[in-house]
Amino acid sequence: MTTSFQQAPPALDNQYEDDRVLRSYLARVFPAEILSEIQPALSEMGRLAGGELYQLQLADRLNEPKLTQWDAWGNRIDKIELTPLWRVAERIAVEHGVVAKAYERKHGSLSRVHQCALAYLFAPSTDIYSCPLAMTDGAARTLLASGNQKLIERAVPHLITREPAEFWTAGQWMTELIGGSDVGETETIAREQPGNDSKAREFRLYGRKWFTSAVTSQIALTLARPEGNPSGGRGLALFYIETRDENGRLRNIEINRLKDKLGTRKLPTAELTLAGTPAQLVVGTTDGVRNIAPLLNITRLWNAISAVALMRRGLALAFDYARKRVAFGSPLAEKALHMDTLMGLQAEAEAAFHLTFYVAELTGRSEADELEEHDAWLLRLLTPIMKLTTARQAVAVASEVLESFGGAGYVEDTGLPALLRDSQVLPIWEGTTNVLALDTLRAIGPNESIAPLISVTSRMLESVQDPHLVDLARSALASLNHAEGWLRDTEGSDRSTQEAGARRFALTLGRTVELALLLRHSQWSQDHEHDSRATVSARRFAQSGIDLIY
Ligand code: MFK
Repeated sequence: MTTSFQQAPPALDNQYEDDRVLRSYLARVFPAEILSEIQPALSEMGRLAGGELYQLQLADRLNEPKLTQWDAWGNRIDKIELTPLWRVAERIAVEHGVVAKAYERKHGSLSRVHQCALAYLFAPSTDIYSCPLAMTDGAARTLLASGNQKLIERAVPHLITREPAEFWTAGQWMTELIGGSDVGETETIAREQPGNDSKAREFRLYGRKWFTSAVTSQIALTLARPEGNPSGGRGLALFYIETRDENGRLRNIEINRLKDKLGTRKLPTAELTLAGTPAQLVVGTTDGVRNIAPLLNITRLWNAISAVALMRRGLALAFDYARKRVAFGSPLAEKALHMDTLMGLQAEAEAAFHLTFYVAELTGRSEADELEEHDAWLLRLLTPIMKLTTARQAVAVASEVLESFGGAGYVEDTGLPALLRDSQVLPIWEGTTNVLALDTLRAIGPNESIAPLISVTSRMLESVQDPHLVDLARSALASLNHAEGWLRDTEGSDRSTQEAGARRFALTLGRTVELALLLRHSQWSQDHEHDSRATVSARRFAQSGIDLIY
């Protein structure tokens, strides 16, 4: 039987030119002359992401990395072959400076924002190649923060190069069988090599790493316990590893197998045995968790960038499809309920975008040494809040995006199910929602008050004058005051009462700050662009609720 009906698939145009939210935000934060300087490269990345890279991504759908452990002659080789999409993604990332932009510092603290904009455009067409880039960026930041000149000179130029042949990626090997979240339990032992002078202490690492992302990296930062050190996170040290020798052989590292994961299928995540792997101390012989924190904070920012990027991708496809798909006599784009549903998702994505890029601004100012003490506190607080809030939003949005395609969203060769599978990793790795909710309480610090957050938000909302928005601004401040009250009420109680509410508390702060940022931007967009679309999103976002403390 034949049918004359043909369904046009969803399509993408230039993903920069099409992105009202990104373009409007950049117009607010960048001086006009810098914006016109950086726009051509952003537009080129948008063109690739909506064009060649997207086509390659669809064509590459069934390819996965392959691990070959032995050669024909019985030699252990542990070779990993990446998929065509990842090989192209690496070259494009390096040539466009998707990591490097943040370090070239052409635009001061805004360089970090510029880099995040590039990463946001690049990420959704490259199947989580953002993971090795995130770890590479985090390793560069961590090495620079360590003050270890020898390692800085040795590795950082490779991590931030624009030359593909020179480029190194970095791994972040933290997770062990005993602890994904409780890193202080790490069992890997660091044995110091005898006969070293004190300047160049050399160690060998013995242990198993259970979840090592992108194991093709040239270097890795990892935690291990120098023999004789006490238990817990303080007894760990941060180590630098070069994974292969000059002949390309792994240096006493065995790749036991690649993980069979729900999503992120292009990413070779491995189980490793470190069997005497040569390693160097990065900074001191203790406090490994504290010393690796700069890496965690950068990868958590990348996590949020990936979350907003995947939401944006799903919505770009869903809105395009709504214009093409006819049901019950008219396109879905003319159905009030369908569009209301998509607008609700758009509001989530837009709110998440503004929180993420606000943290990118603070990160950039921190890297440029421009943060006052209270801003540094704000960055420390908002980083886990951003990560946990945007990751949960990404999963919810991806699920609804699939539904907006009906059955097609559930069918693999549309490429759509990967959006949900890849989003689902975002609340899990880099600290689960609950672990980060507890980190939020720790980040508040000994004063047990979010008063500085309330005053920053209050200042942020001073510009909001539109009568449609003023009430929402008041409700945002009321929500923060409510959260402050909850902190006070639970302060004296036993620890488990406060811990039990930590997730609702952190999500309330996340959603409330998202609303405040969206309101500020809505007012700006009305005043400077005569555009009320951000206002529509702000109102829609508030309808979905911000206050989760009851
Ligand atoms: C697509 C984009 C993303 C791609 C990335 C993909 C890579 C995926 C691979 C992975 O998943 S790697 C594994 C990621 N694992 C985690 O993120 C671990 C989650 N667990 C936590 O975050 C725990 O909260 C933590 C391990 C940090 C708790 O350990 P401890 O030993 O109980 O630490 P503690 O006592 O809270 O903190 C020790 C010190 O570090 C303290 O400083 P002091 O020594 O001065 O007191 C803390 O203040 C400091 N610290 C901890 N977290 C920090 C931090 N400082 C700054 N920022 C932070 N985030």
